[in-house]
Order: sequence, then structure tokens, then C-alpha cells
Amino acid sequence: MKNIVLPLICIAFAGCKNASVKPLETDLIRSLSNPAATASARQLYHNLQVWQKDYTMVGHQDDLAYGVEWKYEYNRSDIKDLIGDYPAVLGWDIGGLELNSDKNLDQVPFDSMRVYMQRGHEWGSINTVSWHLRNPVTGGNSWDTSRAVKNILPGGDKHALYIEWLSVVADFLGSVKDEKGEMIPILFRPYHELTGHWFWWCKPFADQNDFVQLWKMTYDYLIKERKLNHLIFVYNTAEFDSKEAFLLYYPGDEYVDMISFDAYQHGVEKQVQFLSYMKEKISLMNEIGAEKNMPTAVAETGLEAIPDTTWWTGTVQAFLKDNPTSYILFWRNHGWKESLQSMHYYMPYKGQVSADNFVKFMQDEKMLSAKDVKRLANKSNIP
Ligand code: BMA
Repeated sequence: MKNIVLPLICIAFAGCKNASVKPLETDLIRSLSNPAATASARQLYHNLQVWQKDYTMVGHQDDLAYGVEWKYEYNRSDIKDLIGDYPAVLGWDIGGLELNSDKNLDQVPFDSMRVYMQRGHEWGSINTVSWHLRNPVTGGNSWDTSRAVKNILPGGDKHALYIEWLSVVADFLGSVKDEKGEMIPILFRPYHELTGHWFWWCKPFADQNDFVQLWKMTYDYLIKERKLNHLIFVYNTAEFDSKEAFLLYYPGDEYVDMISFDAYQHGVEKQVQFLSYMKEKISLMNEIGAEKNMPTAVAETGLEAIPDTTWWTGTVQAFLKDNPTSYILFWRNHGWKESLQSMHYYMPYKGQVSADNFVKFMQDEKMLSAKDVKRLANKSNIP
């Protein structure tokens, strides 16, 4: 049968030669930068690349820890309250770990965070971690932009301190294991929003060379020295103008597995502007991703308090339509109704004005929640 069908297909296509040499999907798959990566990290990385063509995993920061008007309730999630399932991607931040603090900068206990990551992994969610670390020179927070990058490089006065911090981070990341004792893959996104101007590691406060060295040193310590073979390194910018601007502080393909950017819609009146910004930038990022054969992501986004009742289909679905990316993560749901100032949330909750529209958005079969990821993962295997 095969022999008969193939010549027929060749007749149907003028370029018969091209038809017969069309690469198999698996030929286009990139391997992780770390040759010693665990089987589950390699499998996830493979899946991210295959799925990106057809699906976008929908994620949420701190989803299991708290939501609008609740905190630390077993297995609760604002998303699950709406769609009956958890987000496909769970975002966590380990800022504060470097101080040996038992809670992160947003009051999530690290012991709970580990459990949330394990639970999420069981039901299909993928975990991603960022790090709002303190300024190692002043002891201030991440937003203290006093110059510090050079000081933590080898030879710098804060290098030893930085290695101590990394060591605590490595202990924690290495402790995120499944029930068989295997490390759960983590999309690690250090030194995020590097093209911004608000963190001490951002472009205006760090020379290109120093930033690249910082990245490589961090990677080498965690991967080569501490053998955290479950980490997938995600490069992340804030807003950017061009491909060149996106890649200005890029440390090199051998130190990065995935590329991403963060961008928020600042105000409901900026909808048109934001929609076209996102279309243009995801498409630019995807061009870079295609050149590098790497998956891409919108690693943080959102419209605070979502006053736009059709934002999910009218904006998010609209910009993702022709610009598929492997995941999109919405920022945290911190908020108590009695204090309007502290309504700092980016995903709807039951009764929120955009909740119905969000449910509609998630009905699009291209948008994945945790169960969808589990279902797809069960079907896929590294060939
Ligand atoms: C910012 C805000 C802060 C938070 C920080 C780290 O965008 O949400 O309130 O402390 O992220 O999660």
C-alpha cells in the first residue's frame, strides 16, 4: 500500500523531491542545553516544542497559595473555581530564599511552595520559578537599583555571598521531587525583565558583558556543579523594540533553552495599543525562536483587576490567534475587596466582571489547563 500511495502523492505535488525529503517532526526538535538533563526534563522540553504549534498553556502566578479574598486553602485556586481545573503552568517566586527566610517576598512559605509544585506536577501542571532576589551590595530589595552585578562576579567583593545564596537556591530547587524521589522539571527564569529599568540586574545598571557572565556563572553553578539536571533555563526580557534589542544581553544558545518576554496592559484604555504590541512582539520573539529552534513564552502578563469584560477573547485570544506561544502566564491574584488599593489581581475569580469571558476563552481547544497537559503528556514519548 505504501508503495502505491507514495508515487501518487508525488504526482499530486510538482516538487516530488521536496515531498519525499520533508523532515520528520522529530528532526526539528532541539535538545536541552544541558546534555545531562533528566529524562523528564527532556520529555517536557520535547513536548513544549511540539505543543507550541497547536496549543498555548495558560498559567498563573501563586495560583495554589492564595487568591482574591482567600489564603492557604487546601487545593483551592481561583482558576479552578471558574473552570473546574488548575492552570497548565504554575508560577512561583523564590525571592527571600537567599536570606534563609521561610517565606518568599509575597508571604508564600517555601515548604508549602514545594508541596504546591509537587501537587501541580501530579495533576499535569508545569512549574516555573523566578527569583526576586535582594540587592547583594546594599541588602535592599530587587528594586534597589544600586549597581551590584560586577560585585558578585568572580573577584568581586560580594562573590562569596552570591555563591552562598545560590547554594540555598540549589538546595531548594533540588528538593522539588516527585513521589519516586525524582526531581520535577522546572522552567527556571532568573534575572527576568532584563531590558527593564527597575531591578538591579536590568540593562541600565549592568554592562552587557557582566550580565552575560552573571548568567553563565549562575547556570554553571546550578547545572554543572550542583547537577540540577531538571532545570530548563528561560531567558526573559521586558519590553523590547527589535530582535537586536531582545538579544542584546543574550548569554548564548548553550546557556538558554527557551526565550520569553513580559508585558502588561497598563489601563483599560490601552487595549488597542496593547493588542497590537503583543501581536508584533510575540511574532518577533517567535521569529527568533524559529531561528534558534527554541520554544517561546509570554512569561508574565495581565491587566490589573481586569475591568474589561471581554478582555480574554477580545485581547488575549486575539493576539495569540496568529502568534502561538508555548505558554502565557498571568500574574498573581492578591486582593481583598475591603481595601481597593490592595486589589492587585490578574486572573478573574468567581463573580469577577470578566469571569464568564475567561471561561469562554478557556473553551478554545488551543488553550490548555492542567488536565489537557496531562492528557497530551500521556500520549507523548521522546522517540
Ligand atoms: C510584582 C508585584 C509585587 C510582588 C512582586 C514579586 O509584580 O506583584 O507585589 O511582590 O511582583 O512577586
